[in-house]
Amino acid sequence: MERTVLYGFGQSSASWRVRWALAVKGIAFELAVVDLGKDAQRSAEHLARNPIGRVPVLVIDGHALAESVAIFEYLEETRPAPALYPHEAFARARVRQVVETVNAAIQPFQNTRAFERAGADAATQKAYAHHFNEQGMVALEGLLGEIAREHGGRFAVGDALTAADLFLVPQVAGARRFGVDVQRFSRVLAVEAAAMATAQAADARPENQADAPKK
Ligand SMILES: N[C@@H](CCC(=O)N[C@@H](CS)C(=O)NCC(=O)O)C(=O)O
Repeated sequence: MERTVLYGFGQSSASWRVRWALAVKGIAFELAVVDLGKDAQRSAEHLARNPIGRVPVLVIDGHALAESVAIFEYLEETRPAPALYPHEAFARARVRQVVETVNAAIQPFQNTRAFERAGADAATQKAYAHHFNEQGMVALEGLLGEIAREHGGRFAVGDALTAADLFLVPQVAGARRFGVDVQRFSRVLAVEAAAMATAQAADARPENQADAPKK
C-alpha cells in the first residue's frame, strides 16, 4: 500500500484541521515537518509539492494534494465513513459555509505572506490578524446561533462532529493567539468544548505535536 504522508507544521491551523480529519477517519499517516519558522515552505522541494508554498500537503493514493478543503472533500469521497459531512443537502451546505468562513475570510489574514504585506513590525501584524479574527468570531457566533436554531445539536451543525468543527476549533485558538477576547462568544465556546471532548481531538492539538515549542 502507498504511504500516506502529511507535510505540515505543528503550529499551523490548516495542518491541524487535516491531522484531525485523518485521525477521525482512522487513516494512518506519517508526519513530515515543513518548518515554517525556517521558511521551509518556500524551498524548491516544497514548492514542487504545492506551488503556492503553504502547508498542509497530503500525499495520499500516489498524489500530493494541497488545500485543506480539497483534502477534506477527497477524504470524504474516497473514505466516506465516518462521515465528516452530513447527508442532508442544506446541513451539508451549512458545514461548507462554516468551513469557508474560516478558510477564506479569517485564516488567510494570519499567515506569513499576509503579514509581510501588512507591515514590518510585529505589533502591526498582530493588530491586522486580530481585526480579521475578531470580525470572523462575531460572524461565526451569529452563524452558529442560526445553525443551532435550524439543526439543534451540540456541534457546529447538528449532533455529529463535522468538518465545520474541525475548521472552527483551530481558528478559535488562532483568535486567542492574536488577542481576541473569545469569552463573549458563548456558542463558539460551547461548540469548541463539544468538539474537543471527542475521541481524537486532543492528539491533533498543536501542543501535542512532536515539533511543538518546548515550554
Ligand atoms: N487555504 C489553505 C491555507 C494554507 C495556509 O495558509 N497555510 C499556512 C499555515 S496555517 C502556511 O503555510 N503559511 C506559510 C506562509 O504563509 O508562507 C489550506 O486550507 O490548506
